[in-house]
Amino acid sequence: MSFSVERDPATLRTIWISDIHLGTKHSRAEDLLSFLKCVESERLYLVGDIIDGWALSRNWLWKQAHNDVVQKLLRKSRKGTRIVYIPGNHDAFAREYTGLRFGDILVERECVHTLADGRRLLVLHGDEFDGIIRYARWLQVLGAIAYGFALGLNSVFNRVRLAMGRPYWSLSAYLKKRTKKALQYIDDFETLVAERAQQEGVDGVVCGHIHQAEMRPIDNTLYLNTGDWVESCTALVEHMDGTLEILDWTDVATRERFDPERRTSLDQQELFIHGDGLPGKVPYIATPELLLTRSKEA
Ligand SMILES: [Mn+2]
Repeated sequence: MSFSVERDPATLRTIWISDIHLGTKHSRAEDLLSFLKCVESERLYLVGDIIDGWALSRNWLWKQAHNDVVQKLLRKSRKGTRIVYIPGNHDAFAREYTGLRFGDILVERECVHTLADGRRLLVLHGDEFDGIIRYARWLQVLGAIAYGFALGLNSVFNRVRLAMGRPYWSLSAYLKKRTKKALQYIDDFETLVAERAQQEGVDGVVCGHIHQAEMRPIDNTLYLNTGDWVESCTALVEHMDGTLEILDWTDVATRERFDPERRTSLDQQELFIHGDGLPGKVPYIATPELLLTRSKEA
């Protein structure tokens, strides 16, 4: 079997994932597994909160899919993907192993990644910038669903208040104010992380922790957040040319782009075009063995 390295979107230079929280019932381990099956990369960064040690010490919930994710990662590592594991606050137990390896997986407190185009990114989990850990989830639940609902509830609520002779009090405005506070918190977190990167003299920073995928410049620093595999299913990836992209695995179009069966049919199309002798359509063909050599050299 051969496939095109340049054209195959599933062959990535780098993948960053974080906040999987294996060991909790909310972990989207099956979705992550399907993602990991569809993509290959030269490097893979696990940006913290991979295994939820806090949950495991409270109530043990370790499903087959959680095992499968760990096995899949170890397998990728054996096959040549260079994996760096940066523990977060929920898997802080692994920070004791900083500088050591689990199999071929290197554990680091933080590190610097160089993109194909030479830009340098600081990679860290991000909990050190944080005082209130539960905010992001609270924002998503309240912000996305309850605010709209609260507007409806507000009128019912105030009819009751009016019947009781109480003055008007806006539940929705109260909630909105709280949500604004949550937004402010996320904004503060992002600014702090970007400032840290600036101090290090790098071009950008990759983090996780707040379960909010993002890619935007803050001053002169590129702020990148991988998101999570609990509430959303997002990953940050680097294509072979150094282009960065946030992938949302809940998005059907994204999944289709990386689906192996669909890719096979695309490859056949390309070979057909190549056979027709059309200029500029010659795909770069590499065997899996060549790829393996490439990733070991890199
Ligand atoms: Mn965290």
